[in-house]
Amino acid sequence: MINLISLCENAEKIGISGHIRPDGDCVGSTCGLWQFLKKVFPNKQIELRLEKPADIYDFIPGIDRITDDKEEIVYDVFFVLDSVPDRIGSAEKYYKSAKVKVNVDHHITNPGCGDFCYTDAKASSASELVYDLIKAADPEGKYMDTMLAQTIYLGIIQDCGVFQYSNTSPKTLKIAAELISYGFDFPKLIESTFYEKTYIQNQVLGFALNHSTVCLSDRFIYSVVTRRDMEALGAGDHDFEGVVNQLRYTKGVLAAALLHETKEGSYKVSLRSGGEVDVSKVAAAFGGGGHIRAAGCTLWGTREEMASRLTEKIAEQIGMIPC
Ligand SMILES: [Mn+2]
Repeated sequence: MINLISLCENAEKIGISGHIRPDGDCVGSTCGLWQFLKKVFPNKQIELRLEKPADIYDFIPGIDRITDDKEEIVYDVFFVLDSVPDRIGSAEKYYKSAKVKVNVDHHITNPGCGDFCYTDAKASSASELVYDLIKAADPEGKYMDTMLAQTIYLGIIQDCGVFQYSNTSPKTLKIAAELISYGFDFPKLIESTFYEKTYIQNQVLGFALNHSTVCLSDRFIYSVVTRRDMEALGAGDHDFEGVVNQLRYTKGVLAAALLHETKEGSYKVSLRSGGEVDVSKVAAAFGGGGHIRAAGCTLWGTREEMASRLTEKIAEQIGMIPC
């Protein structure tokens, strides 16, 4: 186990990064680690180097310190959380030049990188792993406080669907139990970061459901949202959270895909399954990655081309002939 305190003790400059298009777990793990290190080492230069997450996370301490600017700096210790180093966008140069590289992740496709790594594909989230590291470095909880507890809890609930997904373990729940003992308003946190949607997000959800296609005898469902659709809906790249899950909740469906056009002709593909199909293998076939039940990749081409490539990979796994 990495000891955060001895690892950072002699470092002057510490950087923390997470994957591009940061999600709640990325926010929870990076900002949680940032808060902890800032409390232990108030005088050190500790920086968050990642893309700006969605506005719903703006209340988390550390968010206002996030930067992805191009400044030249060599970190003594650089952490990559919830990601492999080549998925952190423009922050990758800091990882490459860092004197000590640390990787903490729970993605099954990440073998663990850097000088020190802590990976566990069974963990609910990177935030759960950051909790382990904090607990190991500070067993008495000297530096744990309500905000830090809330930040880690946020990351955990985002990746385990508020303890609904199969990545929720007894350990996850024990950690959550300890975290809520710090007394933050968790019902409000869950509602405002997990369930609440803007009017536009609900419109996007409705659009994606309405325009979905089922194939492989209704076992695979997908929906494609183009830039033009997004313009008509007034939607941005942050407005797709939860949509692919709702597609997957269709009775009889084993796998679901949501494709949304992030830039002209290039589609972000989000894949979900109930476990019968390993969508991380589907994503890996197209250069992506993730978990058995949740994965992602990027595809290019027409709606038909992309659909048939995905359908073929899913058909292979369930022993069907593609439609
Ligand atoms: Mn994660």
